[in-house]
Amino acid sequence: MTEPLTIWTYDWVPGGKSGPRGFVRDLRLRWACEEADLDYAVRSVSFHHRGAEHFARQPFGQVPFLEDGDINVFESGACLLYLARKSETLMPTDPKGEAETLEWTIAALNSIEMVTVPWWFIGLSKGADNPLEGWVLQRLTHLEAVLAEREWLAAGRFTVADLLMADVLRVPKVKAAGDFPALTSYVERICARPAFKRAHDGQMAHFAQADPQS
Ligand SMILES: N[C@@H](CCC(=O)N[C@@H](CS)C(=O)NCC(=O)O)C(=O)O
Repeated sequence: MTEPLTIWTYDWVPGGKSGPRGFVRDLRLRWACEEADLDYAVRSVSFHHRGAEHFARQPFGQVPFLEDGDINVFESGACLLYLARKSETLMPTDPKGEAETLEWTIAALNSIEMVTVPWWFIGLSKGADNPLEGWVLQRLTHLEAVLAEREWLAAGRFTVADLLMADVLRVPKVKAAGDFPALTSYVERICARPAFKRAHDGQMAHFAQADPQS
C-alpha cells in the first residue's frame, strides 16, 4: 500500500483578525490535493520551537513542506509543481499547456507575491507612505489587463497557476489595494471552488484543535 502524501504545517498559529489562520501556505498544498483527488495527511511541526529536524526539511524554518515517501520538497511553489506532475487536473501534459502553467505559476510567485509580500509587511508599520505602493499597483494593473480578457491564466482552463495566483491575490490587503474588477471576480470565482473550501476548512480545524481549551 502506498503512503499518502504528507503535508507539513505548524501545530498552531494565532487566530483572530490579524492572525494568519486561513492563509498559512499549507493551504495551497491541501487545495491542490483536493482538486486532484490525491490522498494526503497533515502533520505538524512546532510553531514556537523550531528544531534541527524542521530546519533539515525547510532550511528557513518555515512551512509548508511536503513528504512523498522518501522525497521531501519545500517551497510552496515547488510543492505545487511537484503535485501538478501527478495530475492533469492541475497541469496539462501537452507542451504548450504545461509551459503556460509553469510561466504563470512562477509569475504568481516571482512577479506578484514577490512584490505584495514586502509591500504588505512594510504596511504593517503604519508609516506614512509605502515606497512599494506604486510597484504593487503597477503589477496589479498589468494583471488586471490580462484577466479582463480571459477566465484562466493558462491553457484555457483551471490549472495550478490559478490556484496559486488566487491564493496570492486573496490576501485582504491585496484585495483592497485598488479598483481591479477583473481581479476581484477572478479571486471570487477561483475561491468559490469546493476544493478551496475543503482546504480552508481543513486548515482552520487543524489550528483550532490546538487552541487551549478554556
Ligand atoms: N517562500 C515560502 C514562504 C513560506 C512562508 O512564508 N511560510 C510562512 C507560513 S505561510 C512561515 O512559515 N512563516 C514563519 C517564518 O517565516 O518564520 C513558500 O512559499 O513556501
